[in-house]
Amino acid sequence: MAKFFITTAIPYVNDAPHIGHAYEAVNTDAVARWHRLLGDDVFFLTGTDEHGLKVQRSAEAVGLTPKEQVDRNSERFRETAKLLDISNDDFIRTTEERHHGAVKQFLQTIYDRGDIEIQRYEGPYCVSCEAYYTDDELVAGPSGAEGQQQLCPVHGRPVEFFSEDNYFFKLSKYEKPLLDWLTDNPDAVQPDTRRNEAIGLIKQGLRDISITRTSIDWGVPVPWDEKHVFYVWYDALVNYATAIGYGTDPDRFNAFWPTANHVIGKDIIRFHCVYWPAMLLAAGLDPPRHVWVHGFLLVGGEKMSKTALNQIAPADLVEDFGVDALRYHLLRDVPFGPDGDFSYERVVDRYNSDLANNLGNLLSRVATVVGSKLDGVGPAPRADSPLAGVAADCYEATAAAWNRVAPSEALEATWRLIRETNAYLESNEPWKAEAGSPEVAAVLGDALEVLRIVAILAVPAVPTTSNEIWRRLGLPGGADEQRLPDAAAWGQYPGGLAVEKGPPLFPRRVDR
Ligand code: ME8
Repeated sequence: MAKFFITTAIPYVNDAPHIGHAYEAVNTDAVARWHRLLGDDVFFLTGTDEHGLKVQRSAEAVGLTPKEQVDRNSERFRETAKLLDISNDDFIRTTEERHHGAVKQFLQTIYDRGDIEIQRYEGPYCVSCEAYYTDDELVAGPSGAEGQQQLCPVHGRPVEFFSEDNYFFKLSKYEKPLLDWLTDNPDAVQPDTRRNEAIGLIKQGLRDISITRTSIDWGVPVPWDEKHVFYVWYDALVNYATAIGYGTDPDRFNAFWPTANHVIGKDIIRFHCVYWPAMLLAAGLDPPRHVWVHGFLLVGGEKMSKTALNQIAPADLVEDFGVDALRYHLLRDVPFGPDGDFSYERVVDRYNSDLANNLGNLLSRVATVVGSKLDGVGPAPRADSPLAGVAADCYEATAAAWNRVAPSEALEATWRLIRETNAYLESNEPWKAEAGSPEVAAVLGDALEVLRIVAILAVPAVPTTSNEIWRRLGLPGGADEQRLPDAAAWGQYPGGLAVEKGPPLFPRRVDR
């Protein structure tokens, strides 16, 4: 069985989850579910990033110890993952003992191989990014009594000046190996625009980077010099290795690591496409197989942030629309790669058009006519159905899109099959035909077969709905237990099963 290791970035726990985090988690979950359908041995990892100055200060601001703050907020991320039906196999917290052990071993290996050394570091630091900047990376802010302020290019906030003895990772050595990696593996970082960004960062020239701090103690201690702790990013990135057994279970690590796929947002390309692959090379390991980079979900054209007071909590939307409808919207309406704007109206529109009118309506009219014309017993499809070719085309397009991590296109392809089937029913009008006639059985058998295939193909987006359709069709097991591509082949709805109408899957919303 092919292994497939997939990860989300691990969010900082200085704050509660917002729909940007939900967007990343749902996209990663959908790809993981797709690979389970393909029969891969999937290991899906998510978790929380709990060290660093940002988290320490956020704890101080609310009068908690860092430990109390991270315990409380990590739990919120875990609960949100459950609420969103995220099928992660593990949830890693960087404050866990297993992670401290792996970080120490990983960085000790790089140290022993000669790529870490001590130097004095001085420079501007953005606490929100947890990153040092060079002077020429900063942007000019307003002028004040102390001259012109220099701001972080990501957050637009004033940077602080830090000076300390730090251990440095010899990143500069890795310019050529990193460019070779990206040239030899053109799909390692996708989409192409993000790959070009990563290549641009490397071609600008790489300086050695400071990886430890002495000014705080909320972090993983440096094993060879305990006055230092690792700077948060260099502990956090190692989470991907920790969870699959780095340093504790070499067989498991060696089986999963070559199949590693990271899903991240565009703001952390530098860390995942430059620093992390270089650290891996320095530790004698291969860079990740893929880094898939998504854009930002914006609210009113702006990035969500605590200061802008424009954060939307995933739990509110789940309560309002249901988890599958929210998942579907995030995957279908915000294509993976560019930024996308979140709007309540778009969720309602998509809900009504694709879920209520197309999918819900197809199931409901098929089950109704099976009830009224065929005594509730679903017939088998015809081998030569006009829908067989459409189903095969839509399957190919759906599979190709999931494989290139384009959920929006994958769902468009699956929903094309639903739309074509609704049109087929409208032109054949089985509800007008004679009860029990071969014509009714033929048309409804075809439509039931489409519903069977659609239930499987929709698993990555709407897993609960898919299993519910499967159950109402009278099929044994679950839609999510089927294996592709075999299960998508035309003609497998057996016929003779009791079809249940049930309440509407997605009652139409009247708030638009
Ligand atoms: O960067 N839309 O944590 P984080 C889409 N701890 N994605 C968004 C988003 C938005 N509005 N806002 C954030 C960190 N994200 C580090 C990661 S990994 C070893 C350490 C994405 O809480 C963001 O791009 O700031 C990132 O991929 C993830 O959420 C966590 O962001």
